[in-house]
Amino acid sequence: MRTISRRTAVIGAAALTVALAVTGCSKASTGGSSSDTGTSGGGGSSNLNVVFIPKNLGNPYFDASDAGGKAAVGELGGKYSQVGPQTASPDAQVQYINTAAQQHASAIVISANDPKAIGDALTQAKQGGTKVVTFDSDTDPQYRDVFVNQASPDGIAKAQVDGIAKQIGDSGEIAILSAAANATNQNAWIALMKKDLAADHPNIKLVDTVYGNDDDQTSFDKTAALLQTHPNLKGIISPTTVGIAAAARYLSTSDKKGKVALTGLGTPNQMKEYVKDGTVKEFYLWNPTDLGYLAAFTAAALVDGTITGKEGDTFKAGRLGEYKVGANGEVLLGDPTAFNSSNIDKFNF
Ligand code: RAM
Repeated sequence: MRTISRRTAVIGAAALTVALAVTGCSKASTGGSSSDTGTSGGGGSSNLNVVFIPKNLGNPYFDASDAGGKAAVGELGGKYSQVGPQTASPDAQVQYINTAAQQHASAIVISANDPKAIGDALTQAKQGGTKVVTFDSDTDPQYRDVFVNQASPDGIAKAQVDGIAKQIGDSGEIAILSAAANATNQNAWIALMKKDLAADHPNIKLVDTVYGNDDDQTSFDKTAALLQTHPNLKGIISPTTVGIAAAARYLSTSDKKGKVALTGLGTPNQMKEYVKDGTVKEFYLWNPTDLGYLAAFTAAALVDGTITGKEGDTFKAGRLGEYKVGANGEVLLGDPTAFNSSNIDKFNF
């Protein structure tokens, strides 16, 4: 059984395991450029009707969570769909929440672009009987029933800080290339990374934090600007799959390749070529397919009354086994994985 993170576990990069991501990962078949993929996840034999709302569509990370959600709802015989905005802006998800509520979805499973901006819409949905699960990026707790957290925030922060320290000899200027400025998950990790840097890496100086909004071109341009503004930059941490892939693409053809280190959170499929060409040594992530799968089972457990979201509630999440709701209504997927040239070919998401 897995339990909740309470900022207790501190996971060093060296301690990261590959255990999480070796099972059944496949590229999503849905979630492309349409604003309403409307895919059905099963025979619809139950009353379960789950609507996934990612931060934005067209992001391979959410294609993977979509595949997991769809598989889980299919196993439960429910109806599944994923809808969402093209851009990861604070209130762009509101219209999709309202529509799901009007259609009496049994549950909304959402990754929030902002902890507050979607609060009213989610409250209304809950008042109408729709269960609300946040996954990946939380809202303020009062707006949802349960948050399915991908990994301990301390572990995610420490892995990236230790990773960059290892790669730049624990000294010099670094910058952060993040997602949207209000993203709950990235902001929590950045705050913890700053703490780790101050406590354990006094010779590393964080000189800038910039936001690519989980948009490929914006992230690419921000990388170029960072390198220009800070000629002594030795490393970049990008705690977003969109950012790290765009930064790697920029670095791979620039004269900074191999000179400016890059780490952060990425999907193995997007990062493989940059590990192989020497642009990136090591980066981190959990299994987003499993995250979507667990979030869907959490939603189903709320809908059928197995859990209410209170600490200590337990439920079964299909092939992942039994989970427990912890403090603050959180369910924790597990540990992140470190990816490098020794293992990257084993993963497919
Ligand atoms: C991006 C999103 C997502 C985050 C990953 C690591 O795809 O910002 O919320 O969890 O990166």
